Amino acid sequence: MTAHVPQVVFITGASGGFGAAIAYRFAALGCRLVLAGRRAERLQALAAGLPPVPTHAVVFDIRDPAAVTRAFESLPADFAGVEVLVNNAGLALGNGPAQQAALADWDQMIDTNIRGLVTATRLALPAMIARGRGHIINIGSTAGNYPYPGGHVYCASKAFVKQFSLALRADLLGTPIRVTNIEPGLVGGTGFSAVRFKGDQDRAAQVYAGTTPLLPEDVAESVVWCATLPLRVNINRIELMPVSQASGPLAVHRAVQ
Ligand code: NDP
Ligand code: 8X3
Repeated sequence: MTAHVPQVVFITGASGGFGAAIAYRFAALGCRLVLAGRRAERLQALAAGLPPVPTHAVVFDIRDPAAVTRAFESLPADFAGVEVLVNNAGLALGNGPAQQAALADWDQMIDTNIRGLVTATRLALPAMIARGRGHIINIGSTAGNYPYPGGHVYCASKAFVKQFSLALRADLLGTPIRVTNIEPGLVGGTGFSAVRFKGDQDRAAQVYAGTTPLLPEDVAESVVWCATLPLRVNINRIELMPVSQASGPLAVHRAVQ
């Protein structure tokens, strides 16, 4: 069902796996797109390969609130009426035990997955409310629902995203603004694991070995479905996993008898 087609969609992390797939789906609907990321050349290549819709690239590091503010405040008139903000930019770094983790990695995850996401959201909301139309779609993770060894700050950052999404709905009650948290599990075909393992492609490939993971287009499908439902419908959360994945039992440590 495509009951509603948004006019302008702003996608953070459009230079990567999910972001690019989400851009394709919205472009196919004819939406105008704001494509954000640090890698300008990736944004240009993406825009060139999309179904022909107007696009505007904004290059910023989402950890820098001043840069994000400039990007929002300098949107050309055709793109200024952001109707859907897809807060997709994010990353995990490392998966060793917390007590051995690099504090710089923790800072980068917090600054990207939390600070960047709340900054973009805060910048987008007032104009959405003034126009009486808007949808914040956050890319959370099953990591925000099920902790796992080595997940520490990444899991916590995605738990923040879930709770922030639900709390936003509470504040926005009485407005027509929608908020959705998309919570994917194992998804292949993106840069996520290579980034997590800092370029170690073999280690990244092991994450998906012997599985049939979700694909970025599966995540894009859920995002576009939420955004195109009738305006009376708010999907609060979607958790999706590949059939190859399930949540496990709680761990129990037993001392050697
Ligand atoms: P990718 O690494 O392919 O994409 C990540 C995107 O985030 C890139 O476009 C990157 O752009 C952007 N990004 C990262 N850091 C910054 C920054 N400091 N400033 C601006 N943009 C930034 O990974 P995915 O597509 O897999 O991940 C997208 C989202 O989905 C993330 O939030 C991730 O946590 C989440 N997720 C991923 C899952 C998976 O299994 N793959 C499962 C569940 C959730 P650039 O480098 O150009 O700045
Ligand atoms: C990515 C999914 O399980 O690697 O958010 O944390 S997982």
